[in-house]
Amino acid sequence: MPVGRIVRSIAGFFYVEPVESDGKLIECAARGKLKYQSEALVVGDWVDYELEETKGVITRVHPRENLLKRPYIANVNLIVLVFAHTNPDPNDLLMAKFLVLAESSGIPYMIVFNKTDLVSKRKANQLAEKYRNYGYKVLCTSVVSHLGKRKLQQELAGKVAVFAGPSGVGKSALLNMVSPGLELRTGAVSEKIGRGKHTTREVQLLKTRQNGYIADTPGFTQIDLDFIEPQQLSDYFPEFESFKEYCKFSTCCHDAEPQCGVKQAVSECKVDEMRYQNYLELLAEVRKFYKNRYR
Ligand SMILES: Nc1nc2c(ncn2[C@@H]2O[C@H](COP(=O)(O)OP(=O)(O)OP(=O)(O)O)[C@@H](O)[C@H]2O)c(=O)[nH]1
Ligand SMILES: [Mg+2]
Ligand SMILES: [Zn+2]
Repeated sequence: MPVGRIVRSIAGFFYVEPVESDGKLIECAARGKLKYQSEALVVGDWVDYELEETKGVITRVHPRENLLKRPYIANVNLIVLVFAHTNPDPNDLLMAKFLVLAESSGIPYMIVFNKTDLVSKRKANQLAEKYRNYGYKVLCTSVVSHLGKRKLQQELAGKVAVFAGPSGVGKSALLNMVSPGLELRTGAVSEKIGRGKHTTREVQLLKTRQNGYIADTPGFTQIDLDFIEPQQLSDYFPEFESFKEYCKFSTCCHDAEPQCGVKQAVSECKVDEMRYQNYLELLAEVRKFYKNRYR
C-alpha cells in the first residue's frame, strides 16, 4: 500500500505527496470513517492510500507525533516564531503569548527577529540578547540584506517547520528567501496601522529546497490562552523554572502567595522584571478564561 503525506486539504480533498515522489501530488478522497470524522485527517498526516487510476483514496492515517492547533498541522518538527525589529514594532506581551503557545505545544521552537536592516546593529543586538537571556534560541534575519539566510536554511533542513507570528513581520518574505521558487504572496505593511493585511490564508505544506516542508500561516491578531490552567502558566516561562523549588506552596502561582521563589528571584534581578509583569498580565487573562469555564 503506498504511503504519503498530506500537504494540503481543500473542500474534502487531500493532496498527498508520496514518500518517494518527484513532487507530484495525488488528489485523494477519504474512505469510510475518515470521511465523516472531523479532524480525522489533517495536513501533515502520514497516510496509506490506494491508487485508482490517477486519483487516490486514503484508507488509514498513521499515529501522530503531535498536532499543532493553530495552524492545524500534524507531525511538526519546528515552530519558527517570527517578529520584526520594527514595522511592526516588537510587543513583549504579544511575544510572551506566542512563546507560551509554542512552549505549551511541546514542539521545539525558535525566535526569528526579521527586518534587521531597518534598525541599528546595537538595537538589533539588544533585542536578540534580551530574549537569549530568557533562554530562547534567537536568530536575526533580513530579507533585504539576506542576513541569517544560511543559518535559517540549516535550521529548516529536513524538518516540517511552521512559521507563525504577527501579520506583516515578513513570514512569507522569509520563506521566499530561504526557498526561492515558492513565490508566496507578500503584502505591504499598511502605513497607517503599521501592520500587514493578512496576505496569507490557506494552510499548506510547501517543499523546501532543503528537503523539508514549511507552512506559512496568516499572522495572528489575537491569541486566546483559554486552554491553559492558571497553575500551569508558569511552566511556560522557562526562566522561572529553577526558582520554583523555593516556593512555599507547590500550587504557587507566583502572584499573591507568600514565600515565593519566583518573586524572590525577581527582587534579586535573577528573573527579568518585565517578563514577570508579562507573566502577571497573562495570568490574569488565563484566570478569567478559567473562571468563565467553571462558573
Ligand atoms: N525592510 C524589510 N522589509 C521586509 C523584510 N521582510 C519583509 N519585509 C516587508 O514586509 C512586508 C510584509 O511581509 P510579509 O512577508 O507579507 O509579512 P507576513 O508576516 O507574511 O504577513 P501576513 O501574511 O499578513 O501574516 C512586505 O512589504 C515585505 O516586503 C525585511 O527583512 N526587511
Ligand atoms: Mg504572509
Ligand atoms: Zn511561587
